[in-house]
Amino acid sequence: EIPKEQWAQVFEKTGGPIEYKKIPVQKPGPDEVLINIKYTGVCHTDLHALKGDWPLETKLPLVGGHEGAGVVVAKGDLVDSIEIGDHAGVKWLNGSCLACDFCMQADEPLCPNPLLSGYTVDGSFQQYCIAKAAHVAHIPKECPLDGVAPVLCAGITVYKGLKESGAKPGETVAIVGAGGGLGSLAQQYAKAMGLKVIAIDTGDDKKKMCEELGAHAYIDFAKSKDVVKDVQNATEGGLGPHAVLLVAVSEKPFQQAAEYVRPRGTVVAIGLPAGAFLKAPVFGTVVKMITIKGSYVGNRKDTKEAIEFYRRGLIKAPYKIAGLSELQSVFDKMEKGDITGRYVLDTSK
Ligand code: 8ID
Ligand code: ZN
Ligand code: ZN
Repeated sequence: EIPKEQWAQVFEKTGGPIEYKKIPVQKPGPDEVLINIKYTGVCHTDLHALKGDWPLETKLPLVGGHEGAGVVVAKGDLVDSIEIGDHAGVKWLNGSCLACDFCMQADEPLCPNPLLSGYTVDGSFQQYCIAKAAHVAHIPKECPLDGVAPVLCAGITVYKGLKESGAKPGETVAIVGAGGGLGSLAQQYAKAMGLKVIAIDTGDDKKKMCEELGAHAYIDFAKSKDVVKDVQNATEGGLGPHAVLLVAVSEKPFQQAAEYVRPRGTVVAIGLPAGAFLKAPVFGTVVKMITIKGSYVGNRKDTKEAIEFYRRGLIKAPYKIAGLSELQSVFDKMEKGDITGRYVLDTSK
């Protein structure tokens, strides 16, 4: 039985406040499903959306969230790719046109007319969420919905970023922001792909987690006197890492990575600090033949593959559970950089 009302976290204006309140449950359109969200991860993107950090406006009022895992409870007449009772996930790309050049090439994150969960359409910080059936993540029943939730954005994104980096088994990747949500999953995907990890972040909590996740080295950027030298010294022959995954939410590391990446190496920008710019010396970029690129979530196939790594037991990143009603306090911790790993919200609390 689908209720008429549900609990949700809503903000009426950019900057907040967010309000935990009851709102109506929507009905899915012909090409949509309604998912009873059981658990949802909290991504730093949700905080950017609340703060209005980016040169892209959100809908208002907005229900944020885009790592929602739950059960399909209703579907539109045109939907035959998923059944009521199936487990499904709401990810950042809620829908796309499926007809543009990018969609045709399965580059749907680049679609000029995307629907973004928890940004341009309501997302997973509610008990019942609408999503386009074509884009919904299919979650095998054996995957626990709390554990798989962070895979739906953080997992897909870092998995795609690692593929975009071109790093091969046995090579070394530096993960900048390793102690956060994306960083903790990136370490697990990197390890599963046979890569050596240099974890960069700050604090002893994050150090401990990175060591437990199997990082080859941990560099505390706040304590280090020379991050560039320390990263290079942690690699064979001091040549630097083959790839750098930037998942931090501050500009400085985006200005440093080109200096320590190995010749022929690749720097992948993923984190989205407000108003930040990438910087690299032209001389070093040329004579080291380095590649600098961006990577943005993943397509439907990346989604399926990232979930399959999780299903196989290869992705065990730590997360803490809180109630949906506690979202504000999770944002407060995130703002201070106090979250090691990910927070996952239980929508029943
Ligand atoms: O598709 C995409 N490109 C995509 C997808 C999902 C998320 C991009 N993102 C973006 C988010 O919008 C956000 O800007 O990735 C960024 C990271 O998201 P997150 O992992 O959810 O954030 P977090 O859990 O707060 O982790 C950030 C970590 O960065 C560390 C912090 O200590 C924290 O652990 N950090 C910072 I801030 N400055 C650092 C520095 N100078 C740093 N780590 C190393 N060096
Ligand atoms: Zn996200
Ligand atoms: Zn399109």
